[in-house]
Amino acid sequence: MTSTPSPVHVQATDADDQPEPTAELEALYQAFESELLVPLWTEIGDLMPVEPKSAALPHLWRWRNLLPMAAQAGALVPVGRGGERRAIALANPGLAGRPFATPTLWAAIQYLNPGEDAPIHRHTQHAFRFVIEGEGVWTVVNGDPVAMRRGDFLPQAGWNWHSHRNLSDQPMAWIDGLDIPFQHYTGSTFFEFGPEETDEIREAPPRSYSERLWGHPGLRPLTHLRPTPSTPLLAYRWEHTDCALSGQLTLEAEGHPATVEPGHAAVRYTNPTTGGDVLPTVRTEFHRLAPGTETATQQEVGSSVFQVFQGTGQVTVGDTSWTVEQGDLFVVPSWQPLSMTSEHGLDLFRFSDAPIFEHLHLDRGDQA
Ligand code: GTQ
Ligand code: FE2
Repeated sequence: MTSTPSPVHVQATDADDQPEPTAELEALYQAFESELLVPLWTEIGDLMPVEPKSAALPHLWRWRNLLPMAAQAGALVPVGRGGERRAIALANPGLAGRPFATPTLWAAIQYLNPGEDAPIHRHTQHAFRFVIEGEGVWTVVNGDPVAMRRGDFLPQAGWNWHSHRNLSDQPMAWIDGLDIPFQHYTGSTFFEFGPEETDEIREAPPRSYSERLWGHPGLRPLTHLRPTPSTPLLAYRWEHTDCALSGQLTLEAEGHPATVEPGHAAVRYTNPTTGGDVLPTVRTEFHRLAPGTETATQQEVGSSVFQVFQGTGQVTVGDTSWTVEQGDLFVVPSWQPLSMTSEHGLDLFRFSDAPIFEHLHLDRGDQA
């Protein structure tokens, strides 16, 4: 993260050297309009603000409201070819009713009943699943069945075939994150239906092919030394994430520098072939606030979605504050200041579009 230069407050907002309104000028503006032309001087305040002003708004969705509605959809709406997924997207109130959590990110709750399958398809959008409760669904990526359980993070890079199968006798819900809005606005989306037959899983394998090949810390198979743009590891298991976070807090208590700030442990999920982000457009992290922690205020270019994994706390985004609990999802729009406090401890999963801005050298951050 680079630091912010001090803001310079000389800005041509609505120009003050405007000509007198005359019939001629009015005719010119009408001519602009009918030719689909827009003069910069009427738009500059909006298009070139001193600092980012996202159309997206800070917003919180409560898990205790989402989950029963997803279950209701499970009772009323079948899942199958065409609709593809029983996924219900978070629609940011600043984004004109589009099913977009932020200008770049999709976030949805997905629900599968016992024995149900979501059909095979693939798309250029990069995706992941994160599980806050339950188990029993296998996501099958290019024929590799990957178990989904509480606390697991399951990335799935664009253009891989995938389906989901609930092999248990319980319904299961989880969240999906994708770069759907980014690929929608930039016109980069491709999609393909897969075969009608579901991926055949005879028995539910406890450990995926990808984990057997890649799931050993610091160990890389010599058959796979070339870097890949997305992670080949399809599951990041809760036991490792949990252990890494508690390890940081224990080290801090022993006087070693291990946390991002006092009481705040954090890890980033990474691509073992590069050490970089798991997906080209999406960054994913896990944050743990020890009891009694108050974070610094932070702002950065790009938007994030957080989901509370466990615990409770207070979150402030810009002018908005919420008391959050397990499963709650909230949005931090670009450049909105974020701070959090927790009296009893708070675990949060986070995803953001930071890699997009880093690739383009547009990343900026600031800590107050
Ligand atoms: O599970 O494949 O929420 O393709 C949106 C699009 C989930 C999925 C979503 C998808 C999926
Ligand atoms: Fe998909």
